[in-house]
Amino acid sequence: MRVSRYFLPVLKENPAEAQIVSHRYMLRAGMIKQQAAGIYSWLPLGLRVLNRIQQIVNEEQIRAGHIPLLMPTLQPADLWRESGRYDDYGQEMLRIKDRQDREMLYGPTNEEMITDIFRAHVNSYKDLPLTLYHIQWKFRDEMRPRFGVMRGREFLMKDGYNFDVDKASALHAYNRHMVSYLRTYERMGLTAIPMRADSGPIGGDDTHEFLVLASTGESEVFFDSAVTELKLGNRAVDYDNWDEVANVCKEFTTLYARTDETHDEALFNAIPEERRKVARGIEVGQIFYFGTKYSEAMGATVVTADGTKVPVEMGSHGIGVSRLLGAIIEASHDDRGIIWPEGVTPFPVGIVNLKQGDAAADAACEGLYKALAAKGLEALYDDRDERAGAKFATMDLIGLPWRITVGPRGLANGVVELTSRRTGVSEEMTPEAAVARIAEIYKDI
Ligand code: 5CA
Repeated sequence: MRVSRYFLPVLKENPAEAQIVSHRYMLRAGMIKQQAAGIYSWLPLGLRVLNRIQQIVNEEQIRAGHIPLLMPTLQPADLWRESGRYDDYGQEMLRIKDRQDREMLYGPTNEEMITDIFRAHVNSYKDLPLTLYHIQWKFRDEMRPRFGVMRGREFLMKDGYNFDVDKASALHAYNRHMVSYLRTYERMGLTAIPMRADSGPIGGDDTHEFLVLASTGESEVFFDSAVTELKLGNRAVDYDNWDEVANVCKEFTTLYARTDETHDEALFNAIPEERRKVARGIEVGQIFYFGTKYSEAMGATVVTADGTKVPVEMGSHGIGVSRLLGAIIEASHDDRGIIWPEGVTPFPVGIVNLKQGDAAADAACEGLYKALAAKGLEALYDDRDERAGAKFATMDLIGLPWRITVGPRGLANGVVELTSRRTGVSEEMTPEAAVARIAEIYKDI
């Protein structure tokens, strides 16, 4: 993409309404535009990151054996009357009437609808286990929408629902989600710690939230600092192996890590003092096991191997897809702008032409742009007739992890400059070497 032809409405001034850094940078980098409180348009740069995040979420869900479908945003109120949540959900639910005066709602979550789909089509243990998920917009009429996409009213969520014949199988589904989430967040460059939490309006006994530590986080968290050292890395986990999956979960949930809702002072005080940490975190996902809460209320049953009919065992598992943009920026930025991890960056590399109109510089930039494209890497090429300082400031603000700087002086010696956004370290090399280096960095991403 050439900047001269792109739509990148960068702001020079700090927007007054933004209280936290991620909101400020998302507005300044031209990623989002607010349309109403907690409701945003996704401008091209923001949409690219949102799409990358969705792609990682999809890949990791499919790897875990979970199956994508798509449910609508609008739901009939009657489904929610069956579970009893239509009245319970309160003012957070946006209620709408259609022209026939039928009561509808903009879905804040989909337990009822997925249970309705299940009961219409499945009635035997032979069709289980089954996990269905979608990535869809939700609406919650939050009392205080704030911090940009972090606490929106309309927001994008991945929500998945498992159906199992018994509790043991449902707990394996819970564990499978935990491991797939750990991998998902790590691929986005995040450390998200599973913490024992409270189930709120979703219900159930077993629930973990995934928290990214950040001083601007809305949750108070208590943990053993050793938990932040744990990494899943590239280990190959067999999602069908119950023990293997359970052991990974054990590794990540044995050390003390809880939100304030479930915090236990006595257990906390048993941790060696230097490892006791109280901090703030951003909740980027939550998993729930709730058994037969919805299946019993809504008559979703299966016939087991011995011929008895039982309500199906369920859980639901969410990832805050749009919130993740805010969380990643909170975790990865400096005073000049965003620093995208390679896994989610909107463009893998930026090209800055220091002297637009100089025949050699223009030709070298075009050559780099095409050579990168030939390797499947779409660069953002700043081909505007602007001062170098302004181009650098834009690149720093939008946070591409790598920048190739091309100017007549370097080209006279056959070199361009490759700069890491994170470390600021620059290296001179031939254009071919720069392309090879970028291709190497992104080969497994
Ligand atoms: N049905 C379950 C799981 S599928 C559910 O709704 N869980 S949730 O309420 O915990 O939401 C899942 C994730 O969505 C949260 O962990 C959070 O990351 C994100 N989320 C929740 N509310 C908002 C909001 N107002 N703005 C942005 N993201 C949100």
